[in-house]
Amino acid sequence: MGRTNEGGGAGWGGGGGFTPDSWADKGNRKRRQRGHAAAAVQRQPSPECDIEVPERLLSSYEQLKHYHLVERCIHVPVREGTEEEIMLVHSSEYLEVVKSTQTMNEEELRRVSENYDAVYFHPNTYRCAKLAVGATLQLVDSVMSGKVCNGMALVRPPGHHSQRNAANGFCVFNNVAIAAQYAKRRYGLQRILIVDWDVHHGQGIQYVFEEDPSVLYYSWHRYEHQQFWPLLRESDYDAVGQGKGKGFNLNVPWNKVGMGNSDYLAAFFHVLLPVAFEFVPELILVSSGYDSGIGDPEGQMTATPECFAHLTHFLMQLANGRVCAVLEGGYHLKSLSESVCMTVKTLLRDPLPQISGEMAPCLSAVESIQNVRAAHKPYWKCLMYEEATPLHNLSTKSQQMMEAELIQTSTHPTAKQVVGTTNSDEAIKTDRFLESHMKKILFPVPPVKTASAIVSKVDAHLLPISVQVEMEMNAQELKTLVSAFDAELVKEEKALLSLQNVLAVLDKILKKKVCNGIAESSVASVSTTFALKHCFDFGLQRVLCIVVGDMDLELDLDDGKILLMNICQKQQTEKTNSKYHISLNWKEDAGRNNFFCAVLGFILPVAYSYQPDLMIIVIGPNRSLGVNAISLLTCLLQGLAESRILVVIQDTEIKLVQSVAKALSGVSTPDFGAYAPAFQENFLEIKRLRDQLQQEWKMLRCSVKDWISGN
Ligand code: Q9C
Ligand code: ZN
Repeated sequence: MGRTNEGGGAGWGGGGGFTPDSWADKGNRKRRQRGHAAAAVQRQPSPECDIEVPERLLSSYEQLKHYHLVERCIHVPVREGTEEEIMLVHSSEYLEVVKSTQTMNEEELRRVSENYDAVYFHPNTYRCAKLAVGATLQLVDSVMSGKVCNGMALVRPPGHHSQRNAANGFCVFNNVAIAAQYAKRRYGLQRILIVDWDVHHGQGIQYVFEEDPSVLYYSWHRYEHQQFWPLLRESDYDAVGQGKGKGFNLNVPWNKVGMGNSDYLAAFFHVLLPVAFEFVPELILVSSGYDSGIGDPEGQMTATPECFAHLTHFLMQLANGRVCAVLEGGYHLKSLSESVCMTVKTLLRDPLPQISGEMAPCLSAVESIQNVRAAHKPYWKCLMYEEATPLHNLSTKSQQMMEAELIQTSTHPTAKQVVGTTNSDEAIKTDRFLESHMKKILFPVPPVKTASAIVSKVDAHLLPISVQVEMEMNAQELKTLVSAFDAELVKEEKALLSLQNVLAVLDKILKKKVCNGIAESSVASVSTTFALKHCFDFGLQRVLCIVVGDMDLELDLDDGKILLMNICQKQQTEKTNSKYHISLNWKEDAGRNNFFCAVLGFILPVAYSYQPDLMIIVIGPNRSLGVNAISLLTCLLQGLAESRILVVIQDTEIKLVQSVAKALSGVSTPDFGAYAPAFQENFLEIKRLRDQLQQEWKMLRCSVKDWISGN
C-alpha cells in the first residue's frame, strides 16, 4: 500500500538566521551580552527586545528535524529581497535609514533604534531583514508556480508591526504585506487573505491594506480594552477598513488573557471561516506568530500546539490549498517549536491530533466574537441574518458572569501555569507540560490514507491514486459476526457482501492501517448499524454519525456513545431534537452552494464539542446535499477523530464516489463551488438548532445571550 500524500508537499524557506555567521547567530548574542555589560552606563538598555533571539529559529528547526519533517519538505533557496520589493510597502527614506545602520557604531545604532517603538538595530539587521523578505517571496513564488502546494518560511526579524516609514515591535520590513503586494503585482491576484494569528495586532499590515478590498486582513490579538501593546484604538473590532476597503479588515480583540483552543476555534467558526469562504481567496498568507500559544511570556494565552494544526487545516480548504505561513512572533522556545512543527506537519497533510481541553469558548471570547460579527454584518452575506449588536456596555448579569469567569480562569490548572507569570520557573513548567502533552497527542501516521471497497463498476483510474480497492476477509468469520447481529441477513448474499465491504474498510481504520475509507453498500443503513456495533465492540467511546438522505437507523442513542445527525429533506414530524439525536432539515437548493453556513455555524461546532473518536458519514437516497456540500463536509470534518472517517455510500448514490474519495484522500482541495447565502428557510433551521442546542454543545455559542442562557 505504500506511503501516500507526499506529492506536492510543503515548501520550505528559511531566512535571516540560517547562515551560521549571520547576525542571528553571533551578532544578536553579542549585542545582548554587551547590553548587559554596558547596562550600568547606558541610559536605555533594551531588555524588551531580549526575547526575539536567534534560538527561536534554531530550536524550531531542531524540532522539525526531530520529527523528520525537514526531510519531507522541499527546501526553497533563500535570497535577499530587492529594494524594489521592499518599496512595495516601505518608503525609500525609511529604506535608506535601515540601510545606513549597516555601518553604524553602537551609539548610533541605539539612537536610530530609539526613534521607534520596541526595536533594536544591529549592523547585521539590514541583511537579515532583506533575507526575511526574500525568503517569504521565494515561498510565494514556489506556491504560485505550482512547484509546491504550500509552505512555511522560518524567518526573522518578524514583520507585521513594521510600517511604511517605521520599524516597530521587533519588526523591520513587513514580510507578509510585501508578499501580498508582490503576489498582486506579479501574479495579478485579485483576492488575498492574510490570517494573522500572532498574539499582537499586526497594525502595520492593517495600515497598508486598510483601503484595499483585494486584501482581506484578519487578526486576533491580546487587547485588554486597549491596555495591551501596541495600545491602539484601531485594533478594536470596529476597525473594519476604510473607503473601498470597508469590510476587509477583521479584528478580533481578546480582552482577557488565558484564551485557548476553544476560543480560537470559535473565532474561526463564527468569524474568519464564513467570511473567508465568501471572500474566496486565491492565496492565503499567514502571519504565523506563536506568541498566541501556551507559555508565551508576551501573550499569556493557553492554546496548545495542536490548535495550530487545526487552524492550518481549515485554511488549507481555501484558495485551492495555497497557504504560505510566515513566522512572526513566538517567544517560549518549546511552545514555539512544537507549534511550528504542528503547522508544518499539517501542511504535509498528516492526520491531525485531537484537540485537547474542554470545548467551550469563554464569555469574554464570545463577547468579542459577537462584536466583530455585528460590526461586519453590513459587509458580508454570511452575517446578514445576524441579530446581535455590538455590546458597548455589558448588562449587570454579564458583568457578574465575567467576574466569575475571571476567578475560574485564574484557578484553571492549565491557565494557572501561564497567566500572570513570566519567570523562568513557569517557563520550565510549560516545557515539562509540553513534553508530556506532545507524547500524549501525537500518534503514528497510518501508512495509507484512504481505503475503499467499491462493488459497482466505476472508472478505477478516476479514483485518486491513494485509494486502494481492498477486500479481504475470512468468509466464515464474517458469517459468524453477521449472524450474531441479524440471523436473517446471512442468507442474503448481496447484503452480506455489503457488510463485508463496510467491515473490511472499518477494520483497517480501527487498526490504524488507513486513515479513512469509503465503502459501497446496497443496504447502507443496516451496514451502518452493523459498523457502529463493531466500533463499540472494538472499544470506541464516541462515534459521530452523519446521515445524509432519508434513512432510518435503529439505534440506541441515550448513552452518548453515538451522536446521530440526520441531514434530510423532509420535515421529521413530531421529532424534537435531543442532545444525541439531531435532525437538520435542509432544503435542496440546486446550483447554489449555501451549505457553508450549516457546516461552519452548526455541524463543526457540534462535532468539536462532542470530540468523537470516529466519524461515519452515510450517504443515502433522497439527499438534499449535492456533491459540493458533501465534499465540504468531508474535508472539514477531517480535523476530528485523528481524521478517521468511514463513508458508507448507498449503491444508488455511487456516482458520488469519485468526489468523496478525492475529499478523503486530500490529494487536492475539491471545488466547493462559489459561496451563496443560504435560503432564509435553511438559515432559520440552523438558527433554531443553535438556539436549541447551544447549552449542550458549547462551541455553538457566538453571542453573550447564548452564553448566559446556557449557564
Ligand atoms: N514597552 C512580535 O511579536 N512589546 N512583536 C513592547 C513596550 C513589543 C512583539 C512593550 C512586542 C513586539 C512580532
Ligand atoms: Zn507577536
